[in-house]
Amino acid sequence: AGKKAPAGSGTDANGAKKLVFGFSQVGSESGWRAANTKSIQDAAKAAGFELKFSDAQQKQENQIAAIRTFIQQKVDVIGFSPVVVTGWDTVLKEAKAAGIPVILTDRAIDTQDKTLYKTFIGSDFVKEGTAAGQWLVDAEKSATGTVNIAELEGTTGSAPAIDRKKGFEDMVLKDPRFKLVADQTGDFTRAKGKEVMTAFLKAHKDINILFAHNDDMAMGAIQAIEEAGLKPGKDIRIVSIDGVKDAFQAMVDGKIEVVVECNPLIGPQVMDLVRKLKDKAEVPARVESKEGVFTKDKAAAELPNRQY
Ligand code: GZL
Repeated sequence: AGKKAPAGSGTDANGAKKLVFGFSQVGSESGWRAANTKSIQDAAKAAGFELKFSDAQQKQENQIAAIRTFIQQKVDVIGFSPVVVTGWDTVLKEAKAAGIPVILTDRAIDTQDKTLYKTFIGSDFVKEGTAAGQWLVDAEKSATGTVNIAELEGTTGSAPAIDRKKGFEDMVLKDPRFKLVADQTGDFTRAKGKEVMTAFLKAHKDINILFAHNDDMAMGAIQAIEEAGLKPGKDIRIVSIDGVKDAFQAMVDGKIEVVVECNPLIGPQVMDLVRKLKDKAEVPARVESKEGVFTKDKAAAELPNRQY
């Protein structure tokens, strides 16, 4: 056998060339995203892959540029969590032409051409929205008056924002007692969530429920509610999605009623799929994350188990 290359970043301990995985991450907008990034990075290291990681700061043009760079670098597999659902066909056709398999993680895309990616791993966001809506319908089953809802939406055009909205509103708005009095994007961030909730509270004196598409916006909204002299959990009850530690603490503190879990810790499963793609082995078209719903009475017991 030829001389063994020194074990640099591109080669493993016995000189074999490492699998190179190019990954374009949405950004670093939320606690969920930070946990997802850590899971991807830790799992790539554990798998012995060379990870080329790019943070797109929630801009699609940055993700497209990163994917083009990965193509030029002739990586073995490309992965990304698409910030929005549309506008990917051109760059994915370039990856396909270069013979580089693509895996979608976390968020899905809208495309007519299903050959542009090999597999998707992530959550069913419609189910998450429906679960949030189901909690509200059950919680208000004996309510007689109108229930006014404000909705802090995720990033406009993103799969989680589109699908969580659909699941929640299909479940809730068929009941005439529920009124959606305000809905606007908070872009999944705390800062924007606080800013938009402040505006909601100025415009509406009668909000009963806040549905936040993620915990970071819910935490920002809690600050806005308290700065307006109102009590979260009493004047305005909050239903949120993700399941980060801060949201569990907020439930322990009685400020959030229920959190629908969205699992960011998919790194190990992603790397299993990446290995299979490199080896041209069969992969399922879709791998769905398993996740639960946690009401505030369960929060104290569950908090020590939370990994993100
Ligand atoms: C959901 C993920 C969303 C999270 C947000 O899988 O795409 O993006 O709910 C994150 O916290 O910003």
